[in-house]
Formats: sequence, structure tokens, C-alpha cells
Amino acid sequence: MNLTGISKYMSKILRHAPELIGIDIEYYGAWADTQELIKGIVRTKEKNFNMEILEKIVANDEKQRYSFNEDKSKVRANQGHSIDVDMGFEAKMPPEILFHGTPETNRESIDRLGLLKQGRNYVHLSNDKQSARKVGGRHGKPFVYKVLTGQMYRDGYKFYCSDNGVWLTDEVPPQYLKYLY
Ligand code: HQG
Repeated sequence: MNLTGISKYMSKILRHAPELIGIDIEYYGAWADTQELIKGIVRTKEKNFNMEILEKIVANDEKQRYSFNEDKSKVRANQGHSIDVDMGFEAKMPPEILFHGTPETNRESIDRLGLLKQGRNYVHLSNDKQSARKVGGRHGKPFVYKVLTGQMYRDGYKFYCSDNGVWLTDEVPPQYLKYLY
């Protein structure tokens, strides 16, 4: 069984398109019913999928993309949503510098407009250059910006940190972006 393929499918369902398997995502917390998710994946993707495999995916995911609630009756993606949910994130002071990786082809537009959330609920920022490079390399040659998050924070912008350590904000105006490479 291709666990990466299932994990990608799960991300799509839990962040963007629960209707793919006809389930609801709760507005507060973005939780899905664990059994409904399993049944939906069994029906539409992998007939041998079960709780044991789901637990393995949640526990071993390299970016800790998912979490269960206490009794594992619910499961969610920790960040990355485009559907309208309230994760209950509290505003936090970010590190002085964060990073954002993007395909080279977006540079001109980003230099002009800054970072915008596009399809998702937040702009996503990485803790280090290497992770940002990886994110930027998903769809082409990567380019990495240094983001002056400390300055943004002092200027009143709000930041949130997901359970798996991804920093989120609503926008990054161009004056807070520096070229890295
Ligand atoms: C770009 C992955 C033109 C932005 C990663 C990005 C992340 C602009 C793309 C998470 C722009 C949106 C999110 C502007 C932003 N003009 N392009 N003004 N402003 N963009 O996928 O940050 O592996 O929604 O640079 O690790 O790439 O899925 O965002 O290239 O945490 O768990 O518009 O996805 O996590 O793309 O990635 P995305 P992202 P997972």
C-alpha cells in the first residue's frame, strides 16, 4: 500500500475538499470524524485502509501534518487549510527572521505585491532556509525570501504557529521581504 499517496489524499480531504468522500469538517478545530474518514478512504481509494494504518501515518508523518483528539475519535490536519475553519490559534511573537520558498516564476509578482495567501487561509512561513527551499521546489526552481517577521510583529502584524511548527500570517507586504537566493 502506498502510504505517501494515501497521506496526500488525506491532506486534500482534510484541508481542501472533504466533499471528495462526502464528510464534514467541524468549523472549530477542523476536526473530521475518524471512522468516517477511514470509511471514505476505503470506499474511494484503498480498500485495505484501516485505523492501524491511519495511526501509523499520523505518528510517522515527517512534518507531523495530522493530529488526533484525545480518544482518537477525531482527526485533523494541523495547518494548510483552504476551507473555512477556525483552528483556535493564538497570536504569538515570531522569531526575528523566518523564510518563504517559492518557485522562481512567482518572484516578479511577489516583489510587487508581497506574499498573499492565495488559496489557503494563511501565508505559510518556514523556520529555516532548507525547509523553505524544499517548499519552493515543489513546483519548479526554488527561490527563498528572508522575511523580517520581528519587524512585522513590532509594526502590529499578527502571527500564529500551528501544532507542527509552521508559522502563519495574513500577508507579508514587500518591504518586509529580503532576497536570499
Ligand atoms: C505564492 C506545504 C505570486 C507562494 C508547505 C506559493 C507549506 C505568490 C504559492 C504549505 C504571491 C501558494 C504551504 C504573489 C504568494 N504572487 N505568487 N503575490 N504570494 N505566492 O501551496 O507556502 O507539504 O498555497 O509563494 O510545507 O507554497 O502540503 O503555499 O508558492 O507549509 O504539508 O503562491 O504547503 O505543506 O502556494 O505551501 P501554496 P506554500 P505540506
